[in-house]
Amino acid sequence: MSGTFFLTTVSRASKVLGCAPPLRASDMKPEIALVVFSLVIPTYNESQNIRPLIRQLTSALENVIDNYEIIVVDDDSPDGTWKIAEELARQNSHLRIMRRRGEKGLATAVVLGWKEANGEILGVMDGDLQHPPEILPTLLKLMLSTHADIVVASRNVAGGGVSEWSLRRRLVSWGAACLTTLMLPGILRIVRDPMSGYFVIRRSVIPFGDLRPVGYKILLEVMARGKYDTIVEVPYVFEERKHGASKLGPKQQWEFLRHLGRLGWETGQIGRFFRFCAVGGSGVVVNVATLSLLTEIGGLYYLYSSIVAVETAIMSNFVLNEYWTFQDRSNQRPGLRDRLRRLAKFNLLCAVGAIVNVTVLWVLTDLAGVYYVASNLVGLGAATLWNYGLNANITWERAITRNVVTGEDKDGSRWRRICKRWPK
Ligand SMILES: Nc1nc2c(ncn2[C@@H]2O[C@H](COP(=O)(O)OP(=O)(O)O)[C@@H](O)[C@H]2O)c(=O)[nH]1
Ligand SMILES: [Mg+2]
Repeated sequence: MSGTFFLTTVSRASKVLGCAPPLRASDMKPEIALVVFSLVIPTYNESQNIRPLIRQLTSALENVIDNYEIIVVDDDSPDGTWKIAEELARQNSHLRIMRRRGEKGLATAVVLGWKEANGEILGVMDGDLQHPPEILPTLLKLMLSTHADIVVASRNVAGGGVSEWSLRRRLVSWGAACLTTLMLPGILRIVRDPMSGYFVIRRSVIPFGDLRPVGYKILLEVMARGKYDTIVEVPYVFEERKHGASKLGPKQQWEFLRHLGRLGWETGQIGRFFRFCAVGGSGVVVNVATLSLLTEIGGLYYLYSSIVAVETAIMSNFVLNEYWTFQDRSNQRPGLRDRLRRLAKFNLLCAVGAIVNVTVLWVLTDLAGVYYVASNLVGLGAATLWNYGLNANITWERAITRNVVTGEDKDGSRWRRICKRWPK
């Protein structure tokens, strides 16, 4: 590394940290002295947004950091976004443009930009001004001051949100979050906004060889496959688009489902779901066997036998789930008290699951006129998803330590960050 490069990174790092006395190279930890930041902006038809975005970004970063680069990865936009960006790059030495031809896709554009980047800290944000550039310095400062691996700009922590979303859009977003937590249980415990497209990350987190994203949700890919143990979330409000149009359509939504399916499969979570279903199937056998044994041989009134049979099946399901389906999670908290607590939660959630089953059966049969056997199958499916989704996220939740900190920026605006750390 050249001497000049070293000096500029040191002075930039001292600004990032916001320390009062200037830092000398000897004061710096090597980790901080080497930091360089690369921000990737994927663009497609953002000709009206790219100029104000680069202007706002440059002014947000100029007093904070010297040694940074902004890499615009444009997929040969028909509206000439790349041409405008190239013009800007002639006057702005921080700006680099990559014009990709013959391939499209947000997440793959981001990975391409990161591969070409020089920074030890990598970032991504949208090119349409929906992500406020002014919070970028906060993301960087927090990464250094908390030693976080990932700092996410989040819509779902206190102080964050979306500006003017319709009920339909909110419902779609909520549905996507539910599906995500079914396919990747525990992810919402680690980060409240795993769909965020605005975050910074240490290069060491990303397993470049293993990243195979499809579609939009690059953070999901990084979180499912990366190596990290501390994440910080900073609230922000997702602004409305002023120019151009969203590229999120049915194709991207389908890609999201494909992406989730692939991540669920490759991280073993779909296998876990199948184990849960197999245990549920074994519970039916235990239930029927207990019912007939108690009624036929024990001579018990069949309704009393049925109550014992249901509870016996729940207990046997619990033991199998505890020692097989969720063994990795129960090993994190193996004490007797924790096991009993999980048993109580499992019992309660399964009881509500039975109510879900009966309600769906009743609604479909009585109100929609569906044949009751078919309604019952749908009810069983709904109860299985309920039981799995809630038990995987609550009963056998991932053990992490959470640290919620509330702070105040220099300008008086309040922000809240959540640091989470969990055993490696
Ligand atoms: N390079 C590249 N950028 C894309 C592509 N699709 C979307 N983008 C960019 O990704 C960012 C977010 O896309 P947008 O359509 O606004 O998504 P939304 O905010 O979820 O509606 C914007 O900067 C887009 O220009 C693509 O196929 N290739
Ligand atoms: Mg957008």
